[in-house]
Amino acid sequence: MMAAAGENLRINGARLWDSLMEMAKIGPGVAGGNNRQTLTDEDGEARALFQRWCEEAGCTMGLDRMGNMFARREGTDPDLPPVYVGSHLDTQPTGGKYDGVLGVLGGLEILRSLNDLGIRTRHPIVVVNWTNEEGTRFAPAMVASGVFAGLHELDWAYDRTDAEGKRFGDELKRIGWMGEEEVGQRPIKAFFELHIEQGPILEAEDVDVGVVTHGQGLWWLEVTLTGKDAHTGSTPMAVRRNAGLGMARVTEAVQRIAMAHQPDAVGAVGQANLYPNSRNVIPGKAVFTVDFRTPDPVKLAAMRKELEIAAARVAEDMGLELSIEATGGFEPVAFDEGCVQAVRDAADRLGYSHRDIVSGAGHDACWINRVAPTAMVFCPCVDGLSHNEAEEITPAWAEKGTNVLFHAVVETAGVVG
Ligand code: HGY
Ligand code: MN
Ligand code: MN
Repeated sequence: MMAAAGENLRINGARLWDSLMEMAKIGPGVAGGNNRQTLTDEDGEARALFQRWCEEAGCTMGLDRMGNMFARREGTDPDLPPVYVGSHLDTQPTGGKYDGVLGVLGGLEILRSLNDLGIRTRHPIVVVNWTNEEGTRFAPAMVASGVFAGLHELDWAYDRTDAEGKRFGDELKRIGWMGEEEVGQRPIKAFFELHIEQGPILEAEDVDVGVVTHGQGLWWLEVTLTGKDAHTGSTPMAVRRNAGLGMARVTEAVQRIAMAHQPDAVGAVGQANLYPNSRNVIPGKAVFTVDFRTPDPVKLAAMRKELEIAAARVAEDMGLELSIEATGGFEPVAFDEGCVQAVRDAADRLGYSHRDIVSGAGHDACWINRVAPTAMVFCPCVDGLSHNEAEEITPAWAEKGTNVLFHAVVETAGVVG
């Protein structure tokens, strides 16, 4: 591929950082991070700020029925399929300021820089904010990019409910961000997503950029164990049907299964509820979610099977009823080699150190990769910490990652002077 004209293309790192800090003021957490969960009023506020910034940069904004936002910068040939770049603005309840947000505002910074430099591209460029990437308030994760890529039906997504029983569709309408555009009808030349690594490798190796070649596969298995509520004081130990104890034993099995499949396999229980959750009642019900991940599809299937067997044994030993429902899942992802090479070439051209890396976390790019050539760019994060309000990156890491994104996107879109 021809190198982009003006190989010294650089973004304005200070402006990017200011925008990240401005966005971080919306939906603040309690410890310096963010709690801007999907389809909350804070999510609506963030969307409005993003829209205002995009319109100030001369973009037109598209909005589809899942609330996905598409800020379009015209190309010299408007009929060509655009190059898409973006990520998500929603956060975990105790999230950081950069997970997802860097990818959306990094995309916006590319448009701002193209405007500053007076550069036109052949293909249009579209910056995307995908709705509900996190999947924490409404499972599953990446649900809106999943509908876009044809993995989920729109009505099924609208019927997802949060812990208070509120429907996804109702909440999207309530915050005023349900568009009319059918989901997934957009031709895409390529999609690039910049994201923090959310792991320790790049920082530990002092590498500027992660060239993401694959994404881990994932299972979210919701386990329900049902025993019997009873008095914690007067019920003899021998006759108890303690669902909370069952959950503890299955949690131990999750750890054992993940360790048995090392290297490159992880497992944890992240969400758990005991019922009736009273300090002097033996819990008669436990509902908890197992999160298994590995880049190896054979291991992924084996871990799920072994969990099902282990949980059935715990339930039988303890006289508990068991049900397991898969509330999320996807196979390991191999990103498009052409797009991955565009990221590698960009890092080389910019003189940045880089290494190939597998994504531990799931991303919208994992679904979009099914409908368009896709690749990701990682920047390091401090101590590899994420999904924690103390998540931190440096302005230099943000700037280098966004410069690589800039070159990869412009290379793919084609420069027209
Ligand atoms: O769960 C994930 O991997 C993503 O952060 N939603
Ligand atoms: Mn993310
Ligand atoms: Mn996340």
